[in-house]
Amino acid sequence: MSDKAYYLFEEIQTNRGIRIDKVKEKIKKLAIETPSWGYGDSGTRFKVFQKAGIPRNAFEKIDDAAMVHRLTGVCPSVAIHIPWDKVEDYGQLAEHAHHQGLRIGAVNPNLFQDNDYMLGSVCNVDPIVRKKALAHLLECVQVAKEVQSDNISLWLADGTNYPGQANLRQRKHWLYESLAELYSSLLPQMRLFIEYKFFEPAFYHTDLADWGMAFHLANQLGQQAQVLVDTGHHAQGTNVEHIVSYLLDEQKLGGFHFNSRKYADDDLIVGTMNPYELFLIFYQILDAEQDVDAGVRKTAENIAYMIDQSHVIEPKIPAMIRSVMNVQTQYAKALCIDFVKVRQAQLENDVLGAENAVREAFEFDVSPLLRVVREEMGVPVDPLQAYEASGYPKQILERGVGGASW
Ligand code: LRH
Ligand code: MN
Ligand code: MN
Repeated sequence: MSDKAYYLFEEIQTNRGIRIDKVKEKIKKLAIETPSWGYGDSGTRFKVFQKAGIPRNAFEKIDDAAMVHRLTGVCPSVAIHIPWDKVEDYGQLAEHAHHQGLRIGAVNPNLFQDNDYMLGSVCNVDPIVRKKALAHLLECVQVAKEVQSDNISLWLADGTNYPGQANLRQRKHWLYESLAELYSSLLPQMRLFIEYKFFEPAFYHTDLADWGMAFHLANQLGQQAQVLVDTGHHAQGTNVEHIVSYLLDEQKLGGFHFNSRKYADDDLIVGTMNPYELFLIFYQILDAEQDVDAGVRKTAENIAYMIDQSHVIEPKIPAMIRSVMNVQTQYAKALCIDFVKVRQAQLENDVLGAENAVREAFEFDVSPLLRVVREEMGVPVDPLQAYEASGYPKQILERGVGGASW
């Protein structure tokens, strides 16, 4: 039954000039990093719900991430957040990950959960606080070296709540000064991802409010600094895929934090609210992979795809598996775009033809393709069902209630 659906799919795509072997190869290679904090208890500002079976420490978070990788085959790394994942011996943590077939990915400094940072971290008017924040950033580079990660992923919560509360230009200078020090401590192969967000926790101004500020800062710092696009960090109606294409063309797109949003930074399961946006992001990336400029192609090929979700009401591991599958679905659809047709329509100023050439790929059901890809990868054809049948959901109940929260 499923084979029949697949062969029909293959025939349709082949007739459209899509190379199915290439499509499969690309899907198998799309690595998606999961976040350690997505496995812990989390909540809204109203309540953090405690669930049974939540990992009690960084090691157990890695165990859960490894389970997601075993079932999907495409999540070989896990991002960590310091100090949420602080351990005595980071070498041991990396070793634990390796034993589970994983590696540690992006190291995320945390400059927002310390009382000293109430009025800002690297942008604080108090030089002692700024120094402490910088020391933490440098500590995270050290952690990255110990776990053999090449990525530092920085989000800054700094901002103000009221007009006049602080000198905005002065804070801009302090921000640059600290990040320049951080940058100079990077090993040559390391990348610094700079994330932006237009509000929250501050409500009047955010020191790194949008992609333009992150882009400018990354340019000031140098080649190893790139922008990170968290899909939930934009105002309503923002054309995120346009930002993606702009940054790709400037060779400054470093990575993504995938999640879904309806209103603000909701951190919902990616692909649940606006799957078309995710598809259009991949459309821009695949288009850039065919650019005449080798630098643009290289940028597109080196994007770090990461999930950044905080599951409040959902069981964490299935929610993560669902996210990974949703990303694969939109990626697979984007791989079905007939780029020759799109470009021809663009050249002819055929508005409807061009729009149709992009949208028709979105409308294909790629589930038969993904089932076959999973089969070929030797992972369960239905990772969610396999998780339920695995015994793992029961096994983790031994951890009890009151695990790690972000
Ligand atoms: C901020 C953010 C950032 C943090 C993560 C927990 O909203 O997106 O990436 O590190 O959430
Ligand atoms: Mn994020
Ligand atoms: Mn966020």
